[in-house]
Amino acid sequence: LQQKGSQDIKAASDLKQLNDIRVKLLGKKGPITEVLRGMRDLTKEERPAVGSFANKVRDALAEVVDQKKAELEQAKIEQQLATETIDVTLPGDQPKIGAHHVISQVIEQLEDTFLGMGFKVVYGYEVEEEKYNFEMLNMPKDHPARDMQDTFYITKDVLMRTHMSPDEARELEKHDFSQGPLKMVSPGRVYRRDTDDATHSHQFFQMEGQYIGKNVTMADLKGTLEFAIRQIFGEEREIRFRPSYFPFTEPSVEVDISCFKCNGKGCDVCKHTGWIEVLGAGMTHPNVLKAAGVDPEIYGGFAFGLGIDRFAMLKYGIDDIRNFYQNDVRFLTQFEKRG
Ligand code: FA5
Repeated sequence: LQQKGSQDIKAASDLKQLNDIRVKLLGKKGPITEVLRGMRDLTKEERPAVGSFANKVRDALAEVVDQKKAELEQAKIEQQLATETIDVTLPGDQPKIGAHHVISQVIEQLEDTFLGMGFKVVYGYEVEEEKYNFEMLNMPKDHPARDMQDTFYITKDVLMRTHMSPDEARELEKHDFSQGPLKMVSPGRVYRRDTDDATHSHQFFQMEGQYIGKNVTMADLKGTLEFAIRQIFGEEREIRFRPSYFPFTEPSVEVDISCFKCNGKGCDVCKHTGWIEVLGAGMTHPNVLKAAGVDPEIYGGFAFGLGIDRFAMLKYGIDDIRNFYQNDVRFLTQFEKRG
């Protein structure tokens, strides 16, 4: 029995088969248990010899089972290691990563351009006090110019900012002119009760800028804006300055950029006139300086507010501003840049 049993055990090809053999040989219904059970029929003298022999056979077989079990387990681990090996030299899967929104990309380009000209970048408040959005910008209560920017009010004195100019007032108020001139830009989201169409949105982006110091002139305004526009658009486009009106600047201008892709099928965003207005600017009004505690007899300068969405539309030939806010992945992925 011991010899046959050992052979069977050694021939087992997997753990399940081994267990079946073990049960057959050593289990409750196995031959050894049967011998031990039959001991009661033996004489007192016979019992120790038969008992110890049966136990010896059982222990020997149990040991062979244990050995075989260890062997099979080891083989299983080795097989697993062989099949689950990772080849680290194989090229990896390219993970799908997100990208900055095209508006964010244009903001970064503008920030870089102005940082390069010595402007600092600041960030203001989307929910703004009426005092900074209008009052300190030479638009007292009931001033008709407030109607130029239809407003979402939160309370009587708090609103969703309608432009980025409140940051001008905030920075002017804070600036220590004994340390030098104030040169800042501020990008951000603004809100107006405008009706959405191809070039207007009720929520869009502007970048405000101002340069206040001694002897800052209209020529500085023109040179700075032309340089910035050329940085973003290159040399191909034409830039034109038109006289305009803003309560917080005097004189005031608006800047248009010429359209680009005019061919047999028509032009891009500015289909009819060939131009699109991208920013408002001017020489800061003395009342704005006074309201912030700055002496207009000593200090002066310029300010501008440019439409970031319009910049992005012109730069990339996008014909509808609503594309920026609909989050259509097919549109957004066109502007992915890697690395
Ligand atoms: C202003 O908001 C002034 N605060 C700009 C300014 C700052 C002038 C400092 C002088 C000194 P305006 O409302 O024109 O101006 O808006 C400025 C630019 O924002 C526009 O030239 C245009 O490019 C963009 N813009 C205005 N309204 C919308 C709109 N509804 N959707 C998308 N872009 C708009």
